[in-house]
Amino acid sequence: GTMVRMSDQQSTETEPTVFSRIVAREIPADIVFESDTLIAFRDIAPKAPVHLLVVPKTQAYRDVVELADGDPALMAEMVATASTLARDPAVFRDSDGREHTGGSFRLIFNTGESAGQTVFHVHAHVLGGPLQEGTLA
Ligand code: DGP
Repeated sequence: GTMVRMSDQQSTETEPTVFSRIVAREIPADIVFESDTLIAFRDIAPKAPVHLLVVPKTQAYRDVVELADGDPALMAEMVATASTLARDPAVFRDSDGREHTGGSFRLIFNTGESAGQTVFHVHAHVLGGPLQEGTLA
């Protein structure tokens, strides 16, 4: 049959992304927040003492540029959720249990393969705790 192209690399026949599989509980994750629209969980390969991913449940947007264009309110919701989680003492802790809820956090959207994006389902990295020397992520 005819396939409707949504964009070059995403179509109605696209496989679920790894993050959609986490939403569906097909892959386990350390989930710290969930709403109708978003899910947040700990990154499997942390690059900072606290490293969360905030992810829209829909995989309709490959990256933050598509999201900002297509659903700016959802992007704003991601930012607000990152801020709320970064102030939550039950969540914003490192693996030793130390809190990093001083109100500072980094929000990173890798955009494009050359920038290190590996999962093409928009997500915000929320990083907390002391900065590691010489690295941005
Ligand atoms: P990016 O480079 O911005 O596309 O980051 C993708 C991130 O997703 C990377 O930091 C590792 C993380 N990640 C990939 N697969 C999984 C997974 O199955 N579980 C969890 N918790 N994180 C994952």
